[in-house]
This record gives sequence, structure tokens and C-alpha cells, in this order.
Amino acid sequence: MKNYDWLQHVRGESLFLDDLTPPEGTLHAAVFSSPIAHGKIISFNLEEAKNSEGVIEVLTAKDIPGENQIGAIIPDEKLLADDIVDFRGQPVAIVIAKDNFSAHQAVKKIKIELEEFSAITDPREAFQKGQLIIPPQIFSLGDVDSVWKNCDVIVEGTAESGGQEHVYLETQGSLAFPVEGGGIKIISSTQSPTAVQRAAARILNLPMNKVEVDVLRLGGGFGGKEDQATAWASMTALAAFKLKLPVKLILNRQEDMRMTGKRHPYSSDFKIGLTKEGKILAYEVYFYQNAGAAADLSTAILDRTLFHCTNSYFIPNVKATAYCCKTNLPPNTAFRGFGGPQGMFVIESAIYKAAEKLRVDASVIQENNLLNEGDEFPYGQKSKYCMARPAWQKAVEKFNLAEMKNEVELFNQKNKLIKKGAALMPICFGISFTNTMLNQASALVHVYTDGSIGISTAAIEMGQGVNMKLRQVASEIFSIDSSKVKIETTNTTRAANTSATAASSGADLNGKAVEIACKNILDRLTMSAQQELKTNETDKIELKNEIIYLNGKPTEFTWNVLVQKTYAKRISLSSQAHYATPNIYFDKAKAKGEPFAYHVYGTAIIHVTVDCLRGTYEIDSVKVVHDFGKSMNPTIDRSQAEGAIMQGIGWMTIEEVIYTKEGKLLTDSMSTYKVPDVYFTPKEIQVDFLENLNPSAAIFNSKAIGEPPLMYGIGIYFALWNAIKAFKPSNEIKISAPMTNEKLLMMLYVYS
Ligand code: MTE
Ligand code: LUZ
Ligand code: MOS
Repeated sequence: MKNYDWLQHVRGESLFLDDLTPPEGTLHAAVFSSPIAHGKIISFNLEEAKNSEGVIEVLTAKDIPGENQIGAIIPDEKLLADDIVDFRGQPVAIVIAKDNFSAHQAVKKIKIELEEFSAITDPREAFQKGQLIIPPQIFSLGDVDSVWKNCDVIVEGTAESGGQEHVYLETQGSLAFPVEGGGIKIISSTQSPTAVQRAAARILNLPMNKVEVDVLRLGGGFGGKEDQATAWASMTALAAFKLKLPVKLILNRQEDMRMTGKRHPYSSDFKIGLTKEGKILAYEVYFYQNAGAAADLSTAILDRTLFHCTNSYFIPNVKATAYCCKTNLPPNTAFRGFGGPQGMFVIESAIYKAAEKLRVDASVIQENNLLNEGDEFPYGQKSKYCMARPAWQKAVEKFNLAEMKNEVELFNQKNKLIKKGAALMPICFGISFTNTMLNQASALVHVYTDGSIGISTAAIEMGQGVNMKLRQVASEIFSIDSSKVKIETTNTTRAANTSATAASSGADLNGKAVEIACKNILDRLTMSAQQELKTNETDKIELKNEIIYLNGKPTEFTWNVLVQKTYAKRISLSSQAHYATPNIYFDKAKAKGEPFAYHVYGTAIIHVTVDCLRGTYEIDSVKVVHDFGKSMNPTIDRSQAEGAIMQGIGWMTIEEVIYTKEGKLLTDSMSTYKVPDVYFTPKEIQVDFLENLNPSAAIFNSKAIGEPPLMYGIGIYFALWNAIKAFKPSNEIKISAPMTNEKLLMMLYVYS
């Protein structure tokens, strides 16, 4: 099964927001944003900008007819600042001009007078000053306090992990135009059309039915457009509403990097207690999340950090506390893994520190404590169809870990200045939005009289291949060629009240809805065939490869003929269906429940080579055994795994988001923010499929793949750790990701 989207992409035929032919007379917007991280607006002077060439209008908070509010979970974020500015790059005014260049020229002419306040960029400082967005969140299992005395070793430490820029190829943008009856239509590059619709309706003081949002596809989202496409869409909606003309706004790369939030940096304290055999008895952890200046999705992300704080290990006594710290940075947001990777990085760090103290290889502790069937997670759910150990064992055997270890040791004995390091990284990731309410989707399926099919769902195609998977569902249910199936744009008039395409559950939720809708139509078609073929009760009707079979024998009825006959009988060839993940719940007050439909497991083995003279390194190989369930599209799933692994590796190694203490982003271009390129990719990536049939909540038993493999990338940090140790065994590692070349070099020669 090929991915139709990819064929179009390589031919340059796929359309993105900026490729759409804009309506006649479309105006262009540019955003004026706060030049400081924290302060009070005293006054603006917009005159010069308004008189600038090509400028039509400059809009500020005063021009908002509805409520100046875009906060999705907590209403704490204004579309346009009108009093206090909380971060550098916070939108203050929108210039609308005849063309993009004029709009940008005029932005430079806006004068603003501010009273500057001191800025906080560090989450621990925010915590000390009581700047928390929500009260501390705690997950616990057993009782850590009573078991420390039974531990043979206890290790405490601190771990830092950095932010990460999404670098979606298509920057944030939107196009909005007025429609009949005072409404607005918005074309947006969003993962969540309903979030855009809701926010724009609030801004414009319109009912939601007067705001239509349409999405063709995204040039990548990676979580960056789960919540943060809303502002730009609302701005174009506001401008189009006020000026009664189409307005387009596309951020350039630098604007996008400066104004939008990123993966949350975390600073964490851990304490881990083990027996001398390496069994973990207790784990206590405190997470300080750098949320930025508004809640955005931070609280949900904080939850997922807690859900994944023990990764794929069973730890009988856990106490995990998480703080959502408000700082003067752009609001940080969803990024593939959604807080999970940050939690997992800390438990892995704790295990590595404990291994040093126990003088064993960290993999011994990792393996010792892997989840078994029925083990309880700190949030009360029990591990089911647990693949933690099967994946680990298969990786160890298939990739011959013992031999690889020998090779590394031999190499390191022979080489003084070049050292190799290896690490294993098991993962366990829960599938479902942790906010149970969001686990629903809908599909609208039309079979046209020529036998072709059009499908609308809530799913957003952003490169992950969800449209191809939805096509496959319909083609499989009807047993017709997938070329007969078209996936329509995602539109709020055809799929209402949608959840974002996120949490890796786009294919599951929308696929299940498509499955139900197609089965409804198939039932009617089967009934119609029974009438046409005048069958009796014992006869068996089947649709196979576009032919109707009666008792296993082909009839003269093809798919197309049956569709026409059914239409002629005035039977509906359309169906709308809704799917909600069954049997999941979470009691927030108790922090217990069964929030996930299922878990995804796997193990990676990562090898690196470090040049200990220069602090540079290469990735030799990443070898993975991953639990795909029964993959419905191995090509797409493998590519998702490879992309996610690379993104995880980037986060841990060379991608470094740097803000000054004054909240100024220094890494605001592709020359200062380094993403992995083709030369940086591992020399070898192997992804082995661990097949299993469970569980049924996955579409066609094909498990969600979007996010889980990102966390294999965490293993590279520890492979580098081991290489550093091989060079200088006495080295005390200061745990701070990413391990950039500079940091690694300092680690080798400066810290001891
Ligand atoms: N793959 C590509 N090519 N582009 C993307 O933006 N986003 C990731 C992942 N894979 C993304 C991607 C993220 S963050 C998620 S949550 C899932 O895709 C969402 O899609 P799914 O639910 O259909 O897997
Ligand atoms: N978004 C969300 C997510 O709202 N809830 C989640 O649990 C989640 N998980 C991963 C990615 N996005
Ligand atoms: Mo993905 S972080 O759930 O958009």
C-alpha cells in the first residue's frame, strides 16, 4: 500500500496554505510584538505605521468585538496584549496592508512605551516566588517514606532537559474571509480546527456556527499546532471581520521561532532507592516545568510527565510531584511525547546514577525492573498485554547485545582518544488523551453513485499518513481499491466538536469512526444485494474485490452496479458515525484510573562514537524492537518510527533553545538552532516489528505510532554518558540535556 500523499509531495503537487490561490483582494497581515519579556504598556503610537505605504489598518486589543481571550484550558492568554506584556514576542498589534512587505515595513514603525519589570526565565525561581499556574500535582503508589530504610543504596540528583523548537517545514499561518450573513471562514494550518473555531467565535462574539474552519493538510505540526495555530487564525479572522476583506497571515521562520512556544524545559530532583541486587524499591521525584507566560496546554503536559515518570518499569513505591511554573517566556506547548519524554529522561538519569553507585551496568537495573503483565502504574492502571520484556529480550537477542558489548570494550581498550558508548532504552507510552473527554471522533462517509467515496473526519493530515490509513479502513471494509476513496479536507461543518489530531490517536479515533460509518453503509448494501439476488436466510452474501459473492461464488453484481441499484431503491449511501474509546476513565482528585486504551512498548539499542579531543560524536546505530501491534501500513509506521527517533535524538544532542536572562531568544534562526541533518543521522537505523494482535482499541489492531518512538532518542544521552565514562571513569556527569558538543567537551576536561 503506497501513501498517495507522498507521491503528490515529491511531485510538488500537494497544496499547503500558502499555495492556495487567495481570493481576489486578499490583504496581508504582520504582527507587532512585545520587545521586552515583562512590563506594562504605557502607550503606543500607531500613526506612522498607519500612514506607511500600502497599509490599510492597524488593529489592537481595542478592536476586538468579543472577548480578548484565547486560553483553551485556562482563560489566561490574551490574543493581543493591552496592559501587561508577559513575554518577548507577545503579539500586541496587527498591521494589515496590501502586501506582505508593506505590512512588515509598517510593523517597524510602531512605537511603544513600556515600563519594564524584572523577568523570570527559570522555573525554580518562579516556584520560589509562588508563580504556579495550577497547584502542585502529585501521583503516588505505595509509600516511599516507609521504604527508604530498606534500601541498600539511595541516590539523589538533579536532571535538566531543554526545550525544543518544532521546526515544522510550514510555519504558522492562516487565511480568513468574510462570508454571507456576517460569518467568517478560516483556512488554518491547525491540528485542532475546533480549537480555532471556538477561539475565533469568542474573539468575534459570534456563535460557533458562524465560524467555519477548513484544513487541507499541514506541513508538519509535531504538537506545535495543537494549540498554537489559534492565535494566528484568530488574528486573520479579526482582521477579515473588521475590514470585510480576505486577510492572510503567514509567519516567517524567525517570527515563528520568536513568538511561539516550544517543548517545555524541565528541571527535576530525584531520589531513588534500590536493593543491592538492583531492584528499585522507591522513587521520589519533583518536576519543575517551565510553562512560559500562559497555561496553553502546560497542565495537560504536566499530567503526562507524571503518567510516564516510571517509564517502562514497575516501581512499588513512587511519589511524583509536578509544578507548573509560570515564567516570562513564550507559552510552551505540545511537542511529540507531550511531557512524557521529560519524565522518562529523569527516571533513566536516576537509574544511571544508581548504576554508578552499585557498580553495575545500567542495563542490569533497567532489565531487573521492567514491567510485567499485571504490574500497577502509579496512576492505578495495570499493565496489560505487556510487551516490555518481550521487546527487551528480542532486542538483546536479535541485535546480539553481548557481541556488541564486546566490540565496544575492545575498541575502547585500543583507542585512547576515541571512545564508543552504548545504551539500551526501553519505552512505554500510554495511548489516549489523558483528559478522557477528548477521546472521541466522528466520520462522515458518502458513497457516490459512481462507486467513489468521500470521507470527512476530524483527523488532520500533517505528514504522519493518517489520510492513507483512513483510506485503508474504508477500502478494507468495502473491499474496494483504495484509489476509489478520497479523504476530504477537515472541516468544522462536516466534523463538529473535534479533538485535536494529537496524542498519537488520530488514526485510532478517526479510523474507528470511519469503520463504524462504513459498516453502516455496508449493512445497507448487503441488504440491497439480498433483495436483488432474491436470497433466502441461509445464503451468504459477501463483497470481495469489488464483486458481490453469493455463497462463495461471484455474481454479475459489481460494487458499482450494487451502489447504483441501492441508490435507485432510495436507500441512503451516506453515514455519519461517532466513536468514543470505551472503558477509560481518570479520577483527577484521586489521581487514579484507567486513562489509557493501551500502552505501546519497545526497546532501542544505541551506539555512538565520541571524539574525545574535539567533543564531537557520531551515531553508529539505532536498533529497535518496537511493538506495532499488527501494523496496517508498515511503510508509514516504519517512517514514523524513524522520524520520531531522529527528533528524539535531536532533542537530546544538538538542538538547544537558548534564552537570555532577559527572555530574549538567541537561537531564533536555522543558523543558530541546529536540527539534525542527513549527515547527523545514524549510520544505521533498524526497526524490527514485534507483532502482536492486541489490543482491540487500536484500529485494525495497528497500534498508535506517532509519538512513542521519539523516546528511544533519550537513549543517546546515556550512550554518550557511557562513552564519556570510558574516557574518564572518575567523571561525575552533570545531567543536563541536550549533550551539545560544547557541553560534552566541558564534561571531559573541565568538570571532574
Ligand atoms: N509526523 C509528521 N510527518 N508530521 C507531524 O507533524 N506529528 C506527530 C506524529 N507524527 C507529526 C508526525 C505528533 S506530535 C502526533 S501526536 C502524531 O503524529 C499525530 O498523528 P496521529 O495521531 O495520526 O499519529
Ligand atoms: N494532547 C492532549 C496530547 O490534549 N492530551 C494528551 O494526553 C496528549 N498526549 C499527547 C499529545 N498530545
Ligand atoms: Mo502530538 S504532541 O500529540 O501533537
